[in-house]
Amino acid sequence: MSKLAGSSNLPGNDGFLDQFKVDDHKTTMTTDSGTLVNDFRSLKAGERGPTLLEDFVFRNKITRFDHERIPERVVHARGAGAHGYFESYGNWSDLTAASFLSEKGKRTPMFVRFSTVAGSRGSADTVRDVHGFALRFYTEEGIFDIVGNNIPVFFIQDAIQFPDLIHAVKPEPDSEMPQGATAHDTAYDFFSQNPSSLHTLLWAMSGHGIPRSYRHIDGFGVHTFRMVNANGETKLVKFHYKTKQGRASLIWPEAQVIAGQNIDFHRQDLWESIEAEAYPEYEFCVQIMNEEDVTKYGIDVLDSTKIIPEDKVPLTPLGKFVLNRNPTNFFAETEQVMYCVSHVVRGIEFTEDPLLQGRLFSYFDTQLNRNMGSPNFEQIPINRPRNVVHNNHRDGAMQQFIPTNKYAYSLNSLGDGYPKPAEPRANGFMHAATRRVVDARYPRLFYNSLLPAEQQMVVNGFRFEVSKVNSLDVRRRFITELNRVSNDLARRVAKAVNVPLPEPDSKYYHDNKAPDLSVLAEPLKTIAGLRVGILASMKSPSSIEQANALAKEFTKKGAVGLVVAESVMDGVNASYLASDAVLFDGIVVVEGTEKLFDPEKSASSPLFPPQRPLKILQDAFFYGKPVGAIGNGRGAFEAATPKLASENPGVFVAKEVGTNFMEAFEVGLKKFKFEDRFPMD
Ligand code: HDE
Repeated sequence: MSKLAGSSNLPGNDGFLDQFKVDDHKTTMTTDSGTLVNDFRSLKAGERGPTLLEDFVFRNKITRFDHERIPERVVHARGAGAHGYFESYGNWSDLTAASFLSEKGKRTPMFVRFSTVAGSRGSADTVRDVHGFALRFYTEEGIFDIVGNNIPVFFIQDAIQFPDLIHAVKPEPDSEMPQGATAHDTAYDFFSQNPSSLHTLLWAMSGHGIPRSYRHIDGFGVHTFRMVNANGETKLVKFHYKTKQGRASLIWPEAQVIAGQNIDFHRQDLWESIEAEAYPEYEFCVQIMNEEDVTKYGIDVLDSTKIIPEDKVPLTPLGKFVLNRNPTNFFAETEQVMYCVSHVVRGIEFTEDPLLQGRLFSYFDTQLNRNMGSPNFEQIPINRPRNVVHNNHRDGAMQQFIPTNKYAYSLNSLGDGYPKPAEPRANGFMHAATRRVVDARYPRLFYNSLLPAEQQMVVNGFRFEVSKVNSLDVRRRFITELNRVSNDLARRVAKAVNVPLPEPDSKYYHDNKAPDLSVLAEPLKTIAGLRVGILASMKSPSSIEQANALAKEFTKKGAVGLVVAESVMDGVNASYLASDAVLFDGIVVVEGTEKLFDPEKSASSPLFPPQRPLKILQDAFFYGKPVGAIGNGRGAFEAATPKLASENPGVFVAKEVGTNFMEAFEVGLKKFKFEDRFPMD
């Protein structure tokens, strides 16, 4: 359970939400109008019913129940949120007047929500998708939302296409299949006719589409925004938030298994990391450009289907944010948080990017729908700004305030002209001037910048998805589109989906690369929160003892060592029956486990499916994870197919639990995926 009592004291928590919390402990039950209720049963006419209409307690309770749901988000319905704080690295007032960036060390409360796009509220976390990464800053000058994603580009250039994109990727309208997946005809019909979608699609097919956790992704504002200082001087900026844990992804077979094993995989990881005080951190950076440089980099900076490579415009870190508090109530916080792209503060302004412009309309409108038409959704606790709201907006369903001002119009003299307008930019928001929009195309840069193993992930991703497209026309057209990015990519996919191999279409080909786009290239910065499965046997007390000694060593390093044995008992965290390689980031086999890995003996155990321990080890290897063995635990490596040897990268053996083993295994965990194990074709 959340440590509510202490959580108000966490850094960055201003305690604002505490005033809205209701504690039912040691209270007496009431109706919604406060009448004390004395019976949990409904009122009947006589001993055996029927129930009487008179029973207002019953009617109150059932009505409230019938109305519990609000519409789920039309996109990004599946998600998880957390509270945290932003801390500025300095005084950035030369760049922006935004108050949360005005001082070194200044902290601002935040609420962050992660999501997938296509799936509905109960869909699996590990579907392949773009991931939402929405930030809310409760600044002293109002709410600032960056409703961003973990992929820096988007499918379309113009917001008017958004309903088309979403209708195409969501489950098909007749069968409502498939859930949370783009592997179907309508999606590829759209992609194959809208070349602007290719770039984002390539990102989604790579590891970025199936992250290991929300802690291991970067985030992006996607559009170019403006930052404006108090003198009205503007710069163009792109927001990047970089995970301080390092980037890590699953591979597709793992993601598929996890979708069956634990659909809450990402939600649970976030929740448990925060409960374990392994608070996820991200560095908040901007790429800064001059107004006149809108087309300088060969890319229109107002086009959200392109990136500005970091070697052309490096990142400037402005601060960091830390997620350190789980929500108290999922509905009241995570479900009701209503991000709006139009929630900006002084110092942050929009550009003319037509995608951004369309979003400015859409988010506010969608929140009206989700709140049954009430424009007062910004009065809900999680949506309230920290400064007091003063304006002439009035009334509407569910008004929560009692305005005392009789002169709710501007200009007024009877109320001395209050509330008065702010000074533009000195203390108030002002819209920036408008500029022109131009066009270009650029997905090949991303493909060129991936490691070969990641290019293979893209190939495999498309092979899977396009193979599920029934229409040959759509498959063909999509291969033609891919061929504009890369002939290599198009041919590799084509041969797996029964489409003729295309000749090169070199119009857009180039060899440019950009830094920092790969998931696999860089090791993780920390192993905090990673889960290591320690395979042991309860038949041998010394096996369990060694496994626990090892688990302790992993705990010292901030990781989670979980002992797996035939049954759950003291010193054993999970049974083989309930374990799977996908639930761990690395596997170590300890001593005393010989029988478990003997194909004959293990096949006959009533406690788990035949050869489950061996399968866990082999799958972990196949998924590219580090695997290790202590002492005669090494026998398991002999039983595996193929046999595992310490010469293989990412395979670690040691006579006993000690510093050498731990250091080597830590390096293995940081490397995260040993991609030499993935077949290339
Ligand atoms: Fe969204 N998007 N979007 N989107 N979006 C929504 O708003 C929309 C786009 C993103 O955790 C909706 O509250 C249009 C880009 C996130 O609550 C809706 C267009 C990016 C979230 C909507 C886009 C995003 C949403 C649905 C094309 C990355 C979840 C529910 C112009 C920069 C926020 C809601 C959360 C949610 C519309 C494109 C990210 C319908 C019209 C580009 C992270 O308003």
